[in-house]
Amino acid sequence: MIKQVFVSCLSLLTFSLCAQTSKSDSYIQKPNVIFIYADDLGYGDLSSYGATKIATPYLDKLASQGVRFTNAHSTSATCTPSRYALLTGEYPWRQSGTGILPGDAALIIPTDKMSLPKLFKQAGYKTAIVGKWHLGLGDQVAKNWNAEIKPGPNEVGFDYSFIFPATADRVPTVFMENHSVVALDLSDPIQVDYNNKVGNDPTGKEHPELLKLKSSPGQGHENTIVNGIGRIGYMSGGHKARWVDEEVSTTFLAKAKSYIEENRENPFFLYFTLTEPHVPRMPATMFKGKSGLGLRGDAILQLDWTVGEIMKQLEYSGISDNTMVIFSSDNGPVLDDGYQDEAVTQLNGHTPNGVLRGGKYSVLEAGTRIPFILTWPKIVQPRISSAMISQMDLLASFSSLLNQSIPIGEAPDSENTLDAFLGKSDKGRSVLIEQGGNVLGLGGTLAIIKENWKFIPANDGIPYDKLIDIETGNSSVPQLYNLSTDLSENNNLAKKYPKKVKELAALLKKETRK
Ligand code: NG6
Ligand code: CA
Repeated sequence: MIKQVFVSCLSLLTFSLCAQTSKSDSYIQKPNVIFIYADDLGYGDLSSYGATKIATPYLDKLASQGVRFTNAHSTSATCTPSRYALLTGEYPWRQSGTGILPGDAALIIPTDKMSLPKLFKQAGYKTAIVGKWHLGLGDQVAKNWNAEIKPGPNEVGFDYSFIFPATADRVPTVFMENHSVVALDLSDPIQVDYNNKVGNDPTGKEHPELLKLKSSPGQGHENTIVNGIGRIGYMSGGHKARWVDEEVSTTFLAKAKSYIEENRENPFFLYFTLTEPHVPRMPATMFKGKSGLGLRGDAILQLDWTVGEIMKQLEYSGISDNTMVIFSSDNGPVLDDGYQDEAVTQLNGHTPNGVLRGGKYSVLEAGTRIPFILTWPKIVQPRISSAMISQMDLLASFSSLLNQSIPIGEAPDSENTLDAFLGKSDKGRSVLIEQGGNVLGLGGTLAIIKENWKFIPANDGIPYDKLIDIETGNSSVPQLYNLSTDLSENNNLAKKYPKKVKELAALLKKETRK
C-alpha cells in the first residue's frame, strides 16, 4: 500500500501524493500505544506464564503475538510507587510521600515534571487514562468533592481522564471524568474523611451483618459500607455517584473502547489501568464462580476477557496492525489482602507467584517481577525475552522511538532500552533497584540486581507478615542470590561471595545517593 502510494507519487509527481507518502511513513513510526495495567497480578497468574489451574486465553493469544518477557519489573511491590515511576521515569523512593496513598491524598506528581503522557503529547499524540489512578488529586488533602478538583491526571499530561481516585477498597467509591465526579448530585453532597466518621452510612465495624464480602480480621476495611463491602475510609453522600463493584470493569472497558474508536484516525496513548485482581474482588456476575478458584480467579478471568475485548475493538476500528499493546502489572500477588473472598480457601493448587518467592509488598522477586507482554503486529516479531526491563524505562524508550527529547534532569532513572522492549535485543538494563513495601503503605527495603546477582542488605524489618502470609524478604543478615541459577531465591550465597556482597552494597549506596 505504502509502496503503491510511493510509486504513484513518483509517476504523478503531485505534491499532495508525496505528502501522503511521508504521512504514511511517519504514521508507521507513530503506533497507537495502549498500556494495560493490571493490579496485583502475579508472575504465575497467567497460563502463558505457566499457570495450569486457570486459563487466560486472550492474554495467551496476546503473548503469542508479541514479546513475552520473563525478566520484567515494576519498580516497587505496591501500587502508588510503581505508578509514580512508570509515569515519571524516576525511582519513587527518591521522593518522600510516594507510598500507598489514601483516597483523599493530594496529587504527588508535580505538574511541571516530565511525564510519559506529556512525552506522547509532545510527539503529537492524544492521551488518555481510563481506570485506577492512585496518585492523588488536588493540591491538598481537604477538598471539595462536589466541585472541580485540580490538579490531577489531566494536569500530569492526559488530555482525557476517566478514573477512580485511589483503590477499589478506598473511599470515595466514585468515578471521575476529567475534573469532576460522575453523577454528582448537589442535593446529596459527597464528604470524605480518613480519620473520623462522616454521615450516617453504616460501617463494617458496626454492622458486619450488612456485608456481602466479609473483611479479614485485623486488616482494616471496616469503615463505610458501599455496595455491601466495607472500605478503608469514611464517606457520606453521593449515593447516585457510588459505583457498583460488579460494573467497574465493564464501565472502564466501555470508555476505553469508545476512546479507541473515536481516536482511530490519530495516534493516541491510552493508559488503561484495570483493578483486577486487587481487592475487593467483585467481578461482574457472569464471571462469578467461573474459575473454580474463588473470586480472585474469577477477577483474573474478567481481566483476561477485558483484554480480549480491547483486541476485538482494535480489529473493528481497523488499527490493530499499527497499535502497540503493552500488558503488565503494578506489583506481585497477594491472596488475603483484607477480605475473606475465598482466595485462600479455594486456591486449588494455583501458584500466583509461579516459581518466585515472596509476593506483593515483598522485596523478594515475586514482589516486583511481573508479567509483561508487548505486541505491535506491524513491527514486532513474536518471541520470549529474558532481557531485564523496567516499566520505568518506557519513558526514555518512547522518547527514542518517537524522536522526542527529554529535558535535562527529568526522568533521571529512565533508560533507553527500546531494542529490548521491541524484542530486537536481549540486553535490557544492567542494574535495577527493587523496592519492597508493607501494608501500612510505607516504602520498604531496597534490593539491587546486577547481571542476575541480587543483593538485599541486612535490615530489621519483619521477615514474614502473617496477616497476608507473605515473606517480605527482610532479614537481619545480608542476602545474595544468583538469579540465573536460583530464581526462587533459596540459596543465600552472601557468606560464600563476600566480595560480590561488598561490590553490590557499594553500588546500591551509590545509586541511591545519585
Ligand atoms: C493496604 C491495604 C490493602 C491494599 C493496599 C493497596 C490494609 C491493611 N491493607 O494498606 O488492602 O488496599 O493497601 O494496594 O489496609 S495497592 O495495590 O494499591 O498498593
Ligand atoms: Ca497494586
